[in-house]
Amino acid sequence: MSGRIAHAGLAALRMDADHAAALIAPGMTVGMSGFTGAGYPKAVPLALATRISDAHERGEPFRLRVLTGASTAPELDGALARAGGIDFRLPYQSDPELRARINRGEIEYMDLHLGHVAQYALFGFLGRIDVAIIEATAILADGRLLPSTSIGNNKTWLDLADKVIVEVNQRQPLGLDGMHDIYYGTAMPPDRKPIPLLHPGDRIGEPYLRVDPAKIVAVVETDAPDRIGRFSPPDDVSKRIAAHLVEFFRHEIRVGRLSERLLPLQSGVGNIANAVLAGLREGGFRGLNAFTEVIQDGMLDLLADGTLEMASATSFSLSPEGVDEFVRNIERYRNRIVLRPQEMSNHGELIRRLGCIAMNGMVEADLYGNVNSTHVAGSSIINGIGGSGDFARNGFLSCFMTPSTAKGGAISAIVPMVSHVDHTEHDVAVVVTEQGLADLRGLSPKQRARAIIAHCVHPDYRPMLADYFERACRDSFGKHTPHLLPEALSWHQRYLNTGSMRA
Ligand code: 0RQ
Repeated sequence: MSGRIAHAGLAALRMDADHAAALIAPGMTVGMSGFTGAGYPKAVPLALATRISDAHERGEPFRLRVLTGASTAPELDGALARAGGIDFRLPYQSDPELRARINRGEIEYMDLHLGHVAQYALFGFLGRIDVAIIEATAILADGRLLPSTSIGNNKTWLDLADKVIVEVNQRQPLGLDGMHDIYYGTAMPPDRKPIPLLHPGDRIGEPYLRVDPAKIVAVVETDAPDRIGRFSPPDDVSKRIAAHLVEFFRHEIRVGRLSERLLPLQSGVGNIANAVLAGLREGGFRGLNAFTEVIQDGMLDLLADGTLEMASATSFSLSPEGVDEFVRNIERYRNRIVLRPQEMSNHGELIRRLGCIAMNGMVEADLYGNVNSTHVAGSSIINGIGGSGDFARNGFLSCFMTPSTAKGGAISAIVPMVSHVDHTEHDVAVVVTEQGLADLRGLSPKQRARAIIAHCVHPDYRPMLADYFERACRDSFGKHTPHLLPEALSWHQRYLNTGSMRA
């Protein structure tokens, strides 16, 4: 195993996870690797959770500020949250235990555009970063790290943290070597230069993470897989959403706004995103590119069969079967996948230059095209904005998708006014449900409302929404974006009161 630690001085720092966790003190800010369940440290956070629980049993306070790339896994977010060890957390999360505690008001959570986190830290907005805990596939003889299955904010945590703990995970395939591209040309404003990336597959940096070996205080060897669940096969609703989008792309090709090769795709996480990717393959598209955050199973399938030529992301998010396929055929994928820091995968300048087609899930949209991606009933967080805002604001096209109802039909995903706004009406071009697709480009608020009512709302809710809109057009204080303020959030309140938005 120590064959993966080629730097003699760092090999001498090998210790078990308990000893490494003992280097972390209450109140510290810890930057961890990990993005959508991939490449997170597997051992030290668990040992840390035990250390925290022990301290709490002795009546000693022990809480940390925990910064990551995006969501991690039960061994990190789940264990630390359960131990009561997280005081503050950013950015994206999806662990049920962590989410529950955030929503009970026990943990402060800051939701931030994933593409902004690194610069936010660099600007000093997050204060001092005491420790970085980073998973790597190997340590090179010169001390640089061969990254693992995600890069996320690792470069930034390694650059800014006072001390570094490296977990070398021998389960991560050495065949990952050469797939990463770490760009070191970032600077503080006003000294920034254009980022020299012109095509999703361009390599503009180095394959390894730099770290000052003098900052490394512990090296922990692990042997554990990333933990990512299986995807359910696309259901009928997801397939219908995908079909509407594919038909829309075909239309855009016919009218000359897109070519047969579309533009670089960004695809969110989840089953609808997977269904859309499958829909593109079935729609006969070939030679496409992806400039996205996450490579899910659906994207691997598309790379395998030639629908996709190249995919750029910051992380894998593969099911166990996806991992098997990837590891078996890693040579086939090596030159067609680039993993970058999330400040590059989600960079506004690059997304805008490349003209990405952004396709993300949402919780709800309103009549006017404002989108809520994160909150239930305006107050309870689900996951976080993730990269959806980076791509929606800067992409060539920004598409938001959802089934038209949730919770067995008790909730309409199209409401008079969203209960929380992540993407404003100015950032949303297309809204799609299984009912149909509303193309909002070039429309005024009232025109958008008519398109959304006609195409996206479930028939059970369409008369209610049409009635609200008509009365708002008649009785609203202003007639530009008509609303009846006492009623605008009444659907949500009715759901909280009665368990259904139905009148
Ligand atoms: O809850 O599991 O308790 O039933 O929300 O909804 O339908 O399973 O859909 O997994 O695609 O998630 C927006 C959350 C959709 C996701 C969101 C409830 C629903 C269910 C999940 P249950 P589904 P998905 C790239 C881009 C933000 C980040 C992003 C997301 C649960 O897409 O997190 O885009 N997006 N990142 O029942 C109340 C509604 C609801 C609702 C759904 N209107 N009201 N509850 N639900 N609609 C990736 C990264 O950035 C890393």
